[in-house]
Amino acid sequence: MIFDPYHECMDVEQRRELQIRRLRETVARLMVSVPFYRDRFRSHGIEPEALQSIDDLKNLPFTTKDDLRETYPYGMFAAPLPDIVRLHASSGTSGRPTLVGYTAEDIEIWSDVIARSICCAGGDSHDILHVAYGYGLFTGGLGLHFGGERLGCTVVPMSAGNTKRQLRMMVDLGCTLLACTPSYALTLADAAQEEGVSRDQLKLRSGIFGAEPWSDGMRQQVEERLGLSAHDIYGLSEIIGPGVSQECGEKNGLHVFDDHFVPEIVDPDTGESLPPGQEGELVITCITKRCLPLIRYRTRDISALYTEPCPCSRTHVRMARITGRTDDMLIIRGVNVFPSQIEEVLTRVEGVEPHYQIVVGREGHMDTLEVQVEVTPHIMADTIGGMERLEREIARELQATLSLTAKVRLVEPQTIARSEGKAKRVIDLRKEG
Ligand code: DLL
Repeated sequence: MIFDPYHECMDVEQRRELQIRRLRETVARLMVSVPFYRDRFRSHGIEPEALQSIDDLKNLPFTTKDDLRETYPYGMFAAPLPDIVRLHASSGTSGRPTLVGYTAEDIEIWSDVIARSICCAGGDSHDILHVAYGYGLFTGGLGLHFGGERLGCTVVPMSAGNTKRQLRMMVDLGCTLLACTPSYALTLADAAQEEGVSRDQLKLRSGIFGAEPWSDGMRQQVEERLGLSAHDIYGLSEIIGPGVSQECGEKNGLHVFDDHFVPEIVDPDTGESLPPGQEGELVITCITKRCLPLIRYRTRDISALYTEPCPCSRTHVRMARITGRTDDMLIIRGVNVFPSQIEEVLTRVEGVEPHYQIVVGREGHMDTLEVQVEVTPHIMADTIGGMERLEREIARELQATLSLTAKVRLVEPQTIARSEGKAKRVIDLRKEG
């Protein structure tokens, strides 16, 4: 089923017309309502009327996460606060979260694109949708929730955690769709095995998995072990949350809902636009949002675009699954983590040196985070109890800052390798395994 055949299967030329019209309106509105954009556009000599075709997008300046940080919290909002009905946030690079807002109209758009996504994954109003993305400031839970309801699914708002209970509910309620991170899907598969729950007891048909990178190998495992068809969903808080793009049954790239979000690929170093098929940084422009319509937002995600028609009959441009990032952001158990955030915590704690290493691994299917940090010679002479207290203090601080449990290991002074250039702060064992 296609949720919105008019927009999803639109003639490509007709969609380009729609895009430029919407872009012009958005740029004009931003010039009036967001001083940041007014100044940017003026200094680049941008006039909305001069935008003739959607290809002119490449003449507009980029927006970055730093811009959001500098205008935190509300500086980039294009709608007045009384019109904002929801806020979400994701972790930022140095303590400040990236705050995003939605008007009632934005929530409608979001619900629509998620409803499209669920349909793309083969779902419809007869399905029972088990949402195991976290509910809260993270966009995964509530995003899938509202989209599921929009489509008419029966939504089970499980949120994250308590895996055995999740499994029991899935069996008891006969859930047919599962939405969670791909690594959590594997954790659920493990739990099913441990509890002796067979594939037949689970009624799952399809999965909507995203928020972190995954591979075809992982897809195969999830599909075999849970007895479902696994589909990739992509998105980021700054643009709307999940529902920017979604894989259909062809599993050959993700359809970008480009009547709302116009994608481009640029060279991450020069910012030059790259043609379809070429890999580079994904840049997205919002052309319908009211509160936070970002222009040419640098996602830092690496992908490529494909314009060939898809047998599913949707005419949206497709993007390749994300293959990496242009910055050092890590995704650990679905949480975005910048090494600089960890460093910032360590520098606040007395008794440790700014020499540290972050080791990310995997136990079963869950990511693990270990922070190794050198102590001062003074602390080294302390009792074991004192060292343990310090480890607990750092772990508590990390938990408060990252919302993640980390194992902290204090090491002797001068034991972490000193760099002769760029420090290698992160060892990601998941990539090697
Ligand atoms: O992760 C939104 C989301 C929720 C997407 C649920 C899909 C499902 P943020 O927390 O802002 O938003 O993190 C966005 O996560 O820039 C990517 O680096 C990464 N990411 C999201 N989806 C995928 C995916 C949500 N399917 C950042 N594959 C993005 C690889 C993904 N990476």
